[in-house]
Amino acid sequence: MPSLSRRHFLEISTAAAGVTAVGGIPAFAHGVLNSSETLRTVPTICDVCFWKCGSVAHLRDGKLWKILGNEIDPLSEGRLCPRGTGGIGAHYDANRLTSPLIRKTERGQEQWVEASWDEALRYIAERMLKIKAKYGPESMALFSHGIGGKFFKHTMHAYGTPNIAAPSYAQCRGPRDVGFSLTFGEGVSTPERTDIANAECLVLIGSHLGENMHNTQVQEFAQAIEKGASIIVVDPRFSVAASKAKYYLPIKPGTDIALLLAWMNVLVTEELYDKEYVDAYGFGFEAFAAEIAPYTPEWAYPKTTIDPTLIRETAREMARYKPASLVHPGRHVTWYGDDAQRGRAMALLNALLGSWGRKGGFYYPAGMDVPGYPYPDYPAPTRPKADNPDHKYPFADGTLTNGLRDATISGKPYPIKGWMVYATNLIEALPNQQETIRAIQELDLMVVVDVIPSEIAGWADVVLPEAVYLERYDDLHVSWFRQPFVGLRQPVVEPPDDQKPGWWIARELAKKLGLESYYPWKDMEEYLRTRVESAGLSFDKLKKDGVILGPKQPLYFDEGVPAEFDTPSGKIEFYSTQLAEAGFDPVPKFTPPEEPPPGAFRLLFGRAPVHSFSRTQTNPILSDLMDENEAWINQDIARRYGLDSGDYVRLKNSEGVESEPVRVKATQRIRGDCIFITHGFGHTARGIFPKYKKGASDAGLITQYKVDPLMGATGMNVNFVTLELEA
Ligand SMILES: Nc1nc2c(c(=O)[nH]1)N[C@H]1C(S)=C(S)[C@@H](COP(=O)(O)OP(=O)(O)OC[C@H]3O[C@@H](n4cnc5c(=O)[nH]c(N)nc54)[C@H](O)[C@@H]3O)O[C@H]1N2
Ligand SMILES: Nc1nc2c(c(=O)[nH]1)N[C@H]1C(S)=C(S)[C@@H](COP(=O)(O)OP(=O)(O)OC[C@H]3O[C@@H](n4cnc5c(=O)[nH]c(N)nc54)[C@H](O)[C@@H]3O)O[C@H]1N2
Ligand code: SF4
Ligand SMILES: [Mo]
Repeated sequence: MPSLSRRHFLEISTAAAGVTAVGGIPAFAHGVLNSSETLRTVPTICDVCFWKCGSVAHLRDGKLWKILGNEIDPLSEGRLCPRGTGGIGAHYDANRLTSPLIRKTERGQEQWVEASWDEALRYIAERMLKIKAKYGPESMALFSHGIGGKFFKHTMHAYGTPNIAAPSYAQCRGPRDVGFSLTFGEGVSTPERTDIANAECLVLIGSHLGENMHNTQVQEFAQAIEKGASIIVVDPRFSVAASKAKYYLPIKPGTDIALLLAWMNVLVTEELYDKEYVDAYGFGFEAFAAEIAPYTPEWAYPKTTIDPTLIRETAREMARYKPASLVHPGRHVTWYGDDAQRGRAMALLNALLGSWGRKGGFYYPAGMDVPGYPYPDYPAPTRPKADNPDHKYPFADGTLTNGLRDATISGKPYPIKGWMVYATNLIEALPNQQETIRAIQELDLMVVVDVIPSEIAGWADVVLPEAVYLERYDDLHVSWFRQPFVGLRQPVVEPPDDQKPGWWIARELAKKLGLESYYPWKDMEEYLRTRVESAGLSFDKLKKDGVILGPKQPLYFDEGVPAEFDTPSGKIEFYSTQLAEAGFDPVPKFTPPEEPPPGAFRLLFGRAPVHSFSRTQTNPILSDLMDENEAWINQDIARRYGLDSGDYVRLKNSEGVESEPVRVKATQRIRGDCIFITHGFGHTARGIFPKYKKGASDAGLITQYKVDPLMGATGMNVNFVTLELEA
């Protein structure tokens, strides 16, 4: 395989942002090392997003200088995405929290007094003990995102609550994994088990790789392009990925299930599917085939606006390359509230192509066997989780953030009285900000562990400043991937002020709660060494190299992976008896989405290559590359409103919520029935003043959401906006 040049990689990554060179990087990062200066390198793991790429931090005369990829890390292969490269900006961010803060006035007013760690943690522990005595330990909830939350989870389990949730389930990839599990008996997990590098045909349904910068996937995407893979992109917006595609299908938003049904119809009626594979591993194929028989490309045309000829041609294209035809399952899939069924339709299309367990489709990942630390057992909670009472969402296999929010508001099935929030900006990540705020008003205790005074921190009683990833150890990174490996995040520099690592905060809090027996280790090195050595590996080697690789494993059925499916039938379920029994469609059906009201547009949102969610807008390096978002508006529509690129407009949703002014990008690259903005801008936290209200917040406009009846995730592409011209 030809090796990928760095230039080629960056070409893809920057195409959409319209960024030029890396101008404006603060002075500390400029220049080359001269002979009198010392260079030290420390391998660690990136945390600018949750992909966890192996990195090598370079220190120049002891000062953090630059970060590159770790050559031996299988996720980064020695290259970071633009955000990871800008990671030093997290350390140098002028907006950082510097010491613990205790609320001075009303909640949400963002007025604080500084406190010592002892005071702040005592304050929290006292209230947590009161909540436990009055309501039971289950009345505390933890929201956390990322590997850094590991020790908070440990403390909260030891305290006795099962209510622990992350928005990466019900606001992100939950429905996809439920759809795939219902079909194949297991999910796609993270990092996704997609064999993009070997795909000969790659279908991207809204997965905007190249703007979605998950490093490994983008590198593999570039490899697939280089090898001449046939790429089919389905997106209402001509994404970066679309610019690499052989076929671009500008679908009407919310109609992907209709397209998927029509594609499957073509594969079945033209007998183009992988018959041998379906015969060997499929369950309920006849019933499935009968069910999809009416859904011809002509049926799908008025729904999707995609020409039936193009639907046929693309179905045949997929069939030509099967089983190395990969229909990417997507990641942020909480779109329309029918998302688990769309995930299932994508799984079924892959099943027809025979791609699961095959080269160029979905491989079988393997993980390193690293035992956990030998802790005492956690106390068993006396009440089940509060997020999904009476299994209202029967296929929810993770905890619903929105379910915990509902329970906090209603007090049912029991009151939730305390929130501990670690590294997740619930104000920006959950739909309907007013509901989040309403829930917070019900609390006796609200704690936020963050690195900047974010929106969610603004609502806390106590804000705890964490050391950024370059300043701390976290737990070991043991992921399932092509090759098993273990990676280490370790401190590169000291925190500049009174910030502390998450493990330290979680342990000190546990001590104040009388839970010290759950923290028998002396320090983090001892903890990590114990775990690494109990796996028969050397901690010193891990510290030195950052990553230890395990032996390669078979990846596909024909390499010896047993073709086993953990479904009720033990087969790939074309017809799902589980779904039928629970009262749902056993084969996905299409329901048309609501139409935008006259004069309104569907609000869509996604990623920009140089930012992560709402967490990088204060990073000086990344904000230098892009410091506000743009509203993508179809050129003809813009003309009708007399708008040019660069003008400012406000977006107003159906409930009258108005965004901050946002710059217009008038372009033919988006359909006329929708408007697209990048998530994470339009911050309203006053403490991050230079970024305050810069650009528009998608989250502010997402007041409507549709809950997936199978598993409870929140579809968020269901809001409509009008254009309000600036005087
Ligand atoms: N409107 C809207 N909502 C969305 C999405 C969207 O596109 N639009 N995307 C959805 C998806 S796919 C996901 S995965 C979720 C993600 O949602 P979140 O996990 O909430 O991600 P962020 O919004 O970036 O919030 C991260 C928070 O952690 C803080 N932080 C950053 N680094 C650190 C650190 O080292 N330590 C600590 N303690 N805190 C830190 C940041 O300042 C920020 O407050 O959001 C979902 N919700
Ligand atoms: N740079 C960067 N990369 C990231 C992240 C980040 O914050 N920054 N976050 C990471 C995370 S946690 C996630 S989950 C992923 C999210 O990234 P993905 O899973 O790739 O994408 P989404 O955010 O779901 O979808 C956005 C795309 O879907 C299109 N779209 C919208 N509606 C429809 C529709 O009805 N049908 C179709 N076919 N397409 C539609 C939009 O135009 C847009 O191109 O990105 C990851 N990568
Ligand atoms: S994908 Fe980029 S930001 Fe995310 S961990 Fe990897 S290098 Fe860091
Ligand atoms: Mo996500």
